[in-house]
This record gives sequence, structure tokens and C-alpha cells, in this order.
Amino acid sequence: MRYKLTLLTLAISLEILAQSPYISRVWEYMPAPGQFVNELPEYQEGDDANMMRLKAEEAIADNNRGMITLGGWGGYVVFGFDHMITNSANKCDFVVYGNAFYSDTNNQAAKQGGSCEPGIIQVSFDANGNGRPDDKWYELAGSEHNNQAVKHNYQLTYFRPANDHIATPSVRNNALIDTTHILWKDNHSNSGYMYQLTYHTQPYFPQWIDKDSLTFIGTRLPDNYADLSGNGSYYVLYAYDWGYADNHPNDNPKAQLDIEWAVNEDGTPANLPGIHFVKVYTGVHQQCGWIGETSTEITGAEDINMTNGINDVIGSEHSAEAYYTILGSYIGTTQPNAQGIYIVRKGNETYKIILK
Ligand SMILES: [Ca+2]
Ligand SMILES: [Ca+2]
Ligand SMILES: [Ca+2]
Repeated sequence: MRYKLTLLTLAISLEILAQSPYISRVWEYMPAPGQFVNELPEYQEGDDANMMRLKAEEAIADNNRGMITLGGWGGYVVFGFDHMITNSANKCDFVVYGNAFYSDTNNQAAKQGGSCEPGIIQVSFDANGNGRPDDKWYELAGSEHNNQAVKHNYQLTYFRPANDHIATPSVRNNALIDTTHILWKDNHSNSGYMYQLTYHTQPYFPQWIDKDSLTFIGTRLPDNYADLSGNGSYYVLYAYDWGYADNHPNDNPKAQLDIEWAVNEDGTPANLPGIHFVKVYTGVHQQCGWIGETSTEITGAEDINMTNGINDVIGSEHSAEAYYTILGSYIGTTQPNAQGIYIVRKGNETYKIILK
């Protein structure tokens, strides 16, 4: 049975509208070494992991549109929202914003390129309901998921330069001031160095980390760059088709992400009703001459259907019902089965119902 309790109550309306479609909290910030690490956000002497987390939050939460770097392959950020992002049927649900752009000469529909630095997306549903990202993670299977060149379960370890490390400048390229800055080793018996550039002379290893090495595990996308000049003067980083962060410009529909793409380890669909948390990590392991290693940048994220939903409600009296918990968390567009008090929004009207 269902009883309509009250007429429109302003307080509850405000409570619902106070929900934000944007990131509400950064839970963890752990970049791999990189040319913008310790600068985006800026490390200051004495900062610990929590202070750096707060700086990352200040940059990308609440639609502030600052910027953080994730460093080289594997470096990541974990953030969340103040509500569940619903998996709306047959459409994308959210966007993770970055700073990808196409360079004009390569802006052709067939193969768009410029500065595209794809980040892998993982999502999590707060299954244990404790409001914390301690539940199972699911990767969004983007356009390259079945590409034979993708390395799944890739593992990469970066090593802190020794205290007595001496830079090895390149003899052929003035931009590379230390070609042995960060040693790395992967689980395919490869090793090499991330070099330091003359444009970014700060340490590239995260300075708030005490450990002498950092290991990351995940999916490695194939390299996406081409040296169009043939002499190292002009690199283009091509966008993958869909399903990644910092891969297409933010306003391109191909930047949008669908919770439907979330898969289990064996590749079967996860069938999530929605998500509370997102993890993004740099997806390629490459460096391109004077522009250095490829590192995903993040500037924010948005529940696009929630934004559109608010607009729908304001613009139409005929929109579908939307159900919320008594605390204002969005549930969905169909009446919940469980007993309790719910808030319903329909058109310009907002009211409570009791389900018994
Ligand atoms: Ca969807
Ligand atoms: Ca949890
Ligand atoms: Ca970027």
C-alpha cells in the first residue's frame, strides 16, 4: 500500500537538489612516477599521503576543474560521489574529465589524434553498504578490451633514484636531462628508464612515499603514439575508440562511459545496478622523446544522467517518477520493493511515500 503523505516540502527539495552530480570525495591518490608528479598537485615538504589526497580532492571534486596527474602506467586515483550513479538502460551514465585534445591536422573521423592519454576505468558498487570503496572492482571493457595486443595482468615496478644518483643527460637530445631517472621493471622481463625532462626538473618519484619502489598491476593498452616527423620532433597520440578517460575531448560523446561495460575477471558482464566509486589509472606505458612519458590527467567526473535528470524535472511536468531514500540518495525510476519511507519526485512535485 502506498500513502501520499505531504505536499511539496521545500526542505526535502533542497536536500535532493543539494546532491551533486560531481565527485564528492577523493579516497586515494597514488600516481606512478611522472613528469607532473609532485606538481599536480604540488607536494610540499612534510606532506603525507592523506595531505596529497586532500590536495587531489581540492583539485577535482565539486566540479572545481583543477587537474591532477596519474603519472606513468598504473598510477591511479580513487574517487566517489554522494549518491549511487544509476546504470541507466541503453545509455551512458558518467564521464571522467581529462585534458585530451586533437591536433587540427589529425582531427579526422577515422583516426583522431593529438594529446590522447587513455586511462583505464574501474568501477565499484558499495555492496557492503558501508560507504567506503572496499568492495569488488570491475573494469570497464573499453574498445580495446579484446585487442590481442592488450596485456592483461601486467605488472610494473618503479624504483626510487638512489640518494647518490647522478643524472645521465642525453648526448643527442637536450630535452632529456637524465636518461636514467626512474628505473622500471615489468613482469615480462623488460626493464628501462623513465627519463627526466628539462621542462620538469623536480623529482618524478612521489616524494610523500617512503618506500623505495612502487608496483602497479592492471591492464596495459598498446602504445598509441606515432612519430609523424620521423625525427622525434612531432609526436601524435591517437585516441582509442571509446571506454577510457583523458582519451577524447570532454565534450565528445565518445568520452562518455556506460556502467553496462563493467566486466568480471572472466570478461562476463557484471550487471551492476549502479556504482558509487571509480578508479582510474594510466593505461599506456610509453614515452615519446621530448614530450616524455604518457600520463593520464583527471580534471573531474560527472553523473551525466543526474545532471540531465534535474534539467528534465525543471523543464517538464510529465517526466517519470524518480525515487530517493529519506536521506536523498537516488534509487531509480521504479518504486522500491523494500518497506520504508521514500521521497518521490515527479515533474515539479516532490512528496514522501510510505511503503508497507
Ligand atoms: Ca548505462
Ligand atoms: Ca563498501
Ligand atoms: Ca592528458
